[in-house]
Amino acid sequence: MSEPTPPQFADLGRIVVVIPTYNEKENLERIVARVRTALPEVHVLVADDNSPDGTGDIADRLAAEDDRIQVMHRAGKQGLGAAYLAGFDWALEHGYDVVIEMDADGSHQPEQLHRLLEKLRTADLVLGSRYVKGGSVVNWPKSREVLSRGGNVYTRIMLGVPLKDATGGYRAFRAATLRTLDLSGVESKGYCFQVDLARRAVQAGLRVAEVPIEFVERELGDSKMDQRIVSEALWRVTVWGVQDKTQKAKRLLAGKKSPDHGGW
Ligand SMILES: Nc1nc2c(ncn2[C@@H]2O[C@H](COP(=O)(O)OP(=O)(O)OP(=O)(O)O)[C@@H](O)[C@H]2O)c(=O)[nH]1
Ligand SMILES: [Mg+2]
Repeated sequence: MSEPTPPQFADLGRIVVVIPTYNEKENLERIVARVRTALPEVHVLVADDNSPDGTGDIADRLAAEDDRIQVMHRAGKQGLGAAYLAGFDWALEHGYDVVIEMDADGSHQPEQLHRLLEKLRTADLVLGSRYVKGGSVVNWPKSREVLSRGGNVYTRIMLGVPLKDATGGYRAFRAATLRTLDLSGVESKGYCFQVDLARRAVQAGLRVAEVPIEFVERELGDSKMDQRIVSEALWRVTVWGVQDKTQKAKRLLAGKKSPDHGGW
C-alpha cells in the first residue's frame, strides 16, 4: 500500500476557513464542498447570523456529516465584520495557526486558496487581490467595478497603504497576526472591516502581501451590499485618513520620525 500524500500545507499548521453567511442557502453546500475538495486538510467554520432562509440548518447538516466542518450560530444579522471577529476568536481559542476569510457566494474560489497559503509562508497577512497583475473580476457590471476600484484608490490616498486591493475579502491570516492586531478596538461592521484590518496590519509593521485572484460575481442568492455599507466605508476611511495625517503632523512637529512602513 502506498503512503498517504502528506497535506500540502502541513508546515503552516492547522488551517480553518471562516465563511460568514446570511441567506446563502443556494451557495453554502457547494462552497464548503469545493473547499474540502481543493484542500482536504483544511477545516471550515460557518458563521451564520440566524439566516431566515435556513442556511444555519444546512450548515448543521454539513457539520453532522463531516467533523472538519463547524458551525457558529449567531443571534441575528450584525454585519460581516462582527461575524468575522467572532469567527477569529473561535479559531484562536481552538488552536488554529492560519485563519482564512472567504465569502459563501463563490466569488472567492477555493481552488485558488493554495496561492494565498503559499504566499503566507513568507508573509503575516495575504490578500487575494483583484487588482494586482494577473488578478481579475468576472461578470461585474461596470458600475460595481468603478465603485470598487475607486474605493481602493481613495483608500490608498487617504491611508497611504501600499495595497492594490484593501477592500477585498479573500484573505489568509497567521494566528499570530490576529493576536498582534487589537481586534477589540475594531468597530467596522460592513466591508470597511477589510480596510480596517489591512490598515492595522500595515501600521503594525507586519508583512502584508497580495496575490492575484479571479473574483467571480455571485450567480445565486442576493448581495448584502447596500448604500449604508458604502457610506460606512467612506466615512470611516476618511476619518482614519484625517486621524493618521494629524498624528503624523504632530509627530513631525514634535521632532520625531514617523514609523517607516516602506520596503514593499
Ligand atoms: N454572518 C454574516 N454574514 C454576512 C453578513 N453580511 C454579509 N455576509 C456574508 O458575507 C459574504 C459577502 O457578502 P455579499 O453579499 O456576497 O457581499 P459582496 O460580495 O460585497 O456583494 P456581491 O458582490 O454583490 O455578492 C457572504 O458570504 C454573505 O453571506 C452578516 O451580516 N452576517
Ligand atoms: Mg459577494
